[in-house]
Amino acid sequence: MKSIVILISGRGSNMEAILDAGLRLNIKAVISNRPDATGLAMASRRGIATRVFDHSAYASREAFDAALAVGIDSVAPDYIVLAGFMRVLTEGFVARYPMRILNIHPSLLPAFGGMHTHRHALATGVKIHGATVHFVTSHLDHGPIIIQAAVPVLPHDDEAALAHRVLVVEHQIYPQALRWLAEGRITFKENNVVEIRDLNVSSDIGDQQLRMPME
Ligand code: NHR
Ligand code: GAR
Repeated sequence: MKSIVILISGRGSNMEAILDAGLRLNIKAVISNRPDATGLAMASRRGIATRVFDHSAYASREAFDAALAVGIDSVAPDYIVLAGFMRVLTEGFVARYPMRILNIHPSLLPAFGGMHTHRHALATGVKIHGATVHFVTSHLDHGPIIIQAAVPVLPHDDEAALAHRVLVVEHQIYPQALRWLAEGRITFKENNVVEIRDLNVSSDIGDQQLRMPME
């Protein structure tokens, strides 16, 4: 069975969706860069080992990433799963784990990388928004895309309403991406374009990718 560590910074609702999905994955640890992340207690309650590397205690990004890498390597996971993890990782860190770090980003990449994606989507006036699970490369929010899901932007949306609608599909697509990972079905074509082996459109992505949840 493949193993993962999950990196969080806060609430951990994506982490919880992953834990609830009953995936055939050994979850070796949950690591937070914030001591007050509420997701840590939830992981502990489920008997998962937790660790904190407080980024504010390190003099540089390199020093933080080096400590984080030692913590991760002590449990030797196959993959690193960023679930609401809010620190940009250095090139050196990413190079240590090529195509072994996954992230969920709350927009339809390549639109709206970076922070405050819902604010930017509303300000731009897009009518479709969503979420993306992708591999992490040193080019922020530009790594190979594994799965995306779309939601409508509705006339009276504010950031909170839109964020909530997107979060619902995040909780569907991250477990799905990790199910494919657990099954060893993620392959790469030219230019690292991801292809899912033996994809069954209705059972693998019908619910997640093609439905537009309306509350
Ligand atoms: N690291 C690399 N190298 N590549 C990616 O694609 C990454 C990454 C680290 C995190 C998640 C990401 C997102 O989905 C992610 C993708 C935080 C920031 C950010 O600017 C940007 C992107 C993402 C996460 N963080 C601030 C920083 O100075 C801190 C903000 C805070 O602490 O609240 O690191 O969007
Ligand atoms: C999620 O919406 C996730 O996509 C987003 O933060 C939220 C974390 O929620 N991630 C980013 O914005 C990364 N920059 P969670 O802690 O409840 O999973």
